Amino acid sequence: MRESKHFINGEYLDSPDSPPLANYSPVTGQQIGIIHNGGEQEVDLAVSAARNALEGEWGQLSVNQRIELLYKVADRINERFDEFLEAECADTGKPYSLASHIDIPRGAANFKVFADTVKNVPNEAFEMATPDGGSALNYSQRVPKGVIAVICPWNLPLLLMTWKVAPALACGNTVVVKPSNETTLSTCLLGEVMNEVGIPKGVFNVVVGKGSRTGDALVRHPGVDAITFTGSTATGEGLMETAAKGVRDISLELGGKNAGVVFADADLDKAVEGTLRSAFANCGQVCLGTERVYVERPIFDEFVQRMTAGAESFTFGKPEDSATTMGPLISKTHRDKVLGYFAKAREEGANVVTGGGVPELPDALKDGFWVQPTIWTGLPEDAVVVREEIFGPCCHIAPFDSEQEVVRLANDTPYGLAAALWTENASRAHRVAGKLDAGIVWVNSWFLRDLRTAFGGMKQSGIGREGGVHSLEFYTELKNICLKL
Ligand code: 6OD
Repeated sequence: MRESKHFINGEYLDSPDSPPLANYSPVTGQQIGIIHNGGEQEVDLAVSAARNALEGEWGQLSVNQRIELLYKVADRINERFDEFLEAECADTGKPYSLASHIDIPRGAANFKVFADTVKNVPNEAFEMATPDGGSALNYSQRVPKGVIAVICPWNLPLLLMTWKVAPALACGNTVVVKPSNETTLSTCLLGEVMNEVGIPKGVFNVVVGKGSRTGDALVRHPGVDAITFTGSTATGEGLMETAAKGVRDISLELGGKNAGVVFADADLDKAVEGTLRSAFANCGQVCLGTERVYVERPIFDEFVQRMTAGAESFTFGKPEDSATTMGPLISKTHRDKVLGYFAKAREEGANVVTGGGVPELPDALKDGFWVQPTIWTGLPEDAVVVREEIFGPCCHIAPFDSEQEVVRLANDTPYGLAAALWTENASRAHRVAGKLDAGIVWVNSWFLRDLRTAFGGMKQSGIGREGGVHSLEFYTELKNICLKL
């Protein structure tokens, strides 16, 4: 049995007074571990440790010393790559082939990129004339915000946690991380790495447990200076209210109901391959995933046919099997929710082109949280499965006849996270991309990430931008020093 403990002030601690939570393998449905369920006491210890670290050795380090330490974190993740891979896949059930290309390398890259960002971003300076005929120099300084609460989801646990922890630390903050209680292993393992490379105690803390207990205690703690969260829009709304107490800053990366738009002039091979990935990668559990696909009418039938063949070619299996191309959903609760949407689609009159249920699997896997990749056509735009974020391996494909129409359809959602356009016409790509209400528009690609770019959502998909210099906006206070000369 694996045991996920808190990591506070450089040490692993348990919660003896609270019954632990069970950790289940999504692949087999069997219990594989326990997770301690931290409460106010553990959160208080972690926040105090983080505060002391700010006021202690960590707060005294130069930017260059911090950067050197973060490079070492990245290197150590790479050295312990196989352990991170095993932990991440045990928790999520995702194929090794996916996690070894995306989750773990990005976990390491996040530390390198934000170390470089902090090193390379200049501060502004203005010299001014003063009324007495002299001059003054104004220059800016970025100072850490303080103790940052980092609340992370279960779909890309290491990637999304380090996406926030790395810039927070690069900017000189300290963190208390609350990973999802579905996926604690890689976050807990990162504590060992922090100790191994000499990150001072209390800089990186982890409190594990239930969102309603541990997460709630963390965001309410008055010692937390800012909150960063990736997860559902509903939870994000609640966190905003909590952050208001004490006028604390918050960064929210929330849900999406992202559109894919395929024009008739697209390179069809690439559009099909990219849309298959954007709908089905990570078993559809990616906030950037495409759940609504709009295809220009002349190529609609062929596109649906090719998507169907692609969806039917995934191989379910254990994460470590090299043939596995699709893993399970994260939990029984989430599978029930996704299957509920599958039933709703049928009820609303969808044409179920493929999937719509649970795959036939060998005995060893049959209690896992599997669902079939699913494609629907024929639903009206106000159908529940076309409106609501499902976060499973499924999409609705609809035809369109004009640019104007597809922009209206794509934007007809309360969300605004991402979109993917497929066309060989650069002018059209530029025109349409500019009209879409989405924080990220990919043209002829999907999830192609340059970590220096702004990442975040419009409308109900979030507040703020992270990535490159944009992360510095959130993780630092910008101070102006006016020096009369
Ligand atoms: O790539 C990233 O930096 C990022 N934040 C991805 C988010 C994926 C959400 O599921």
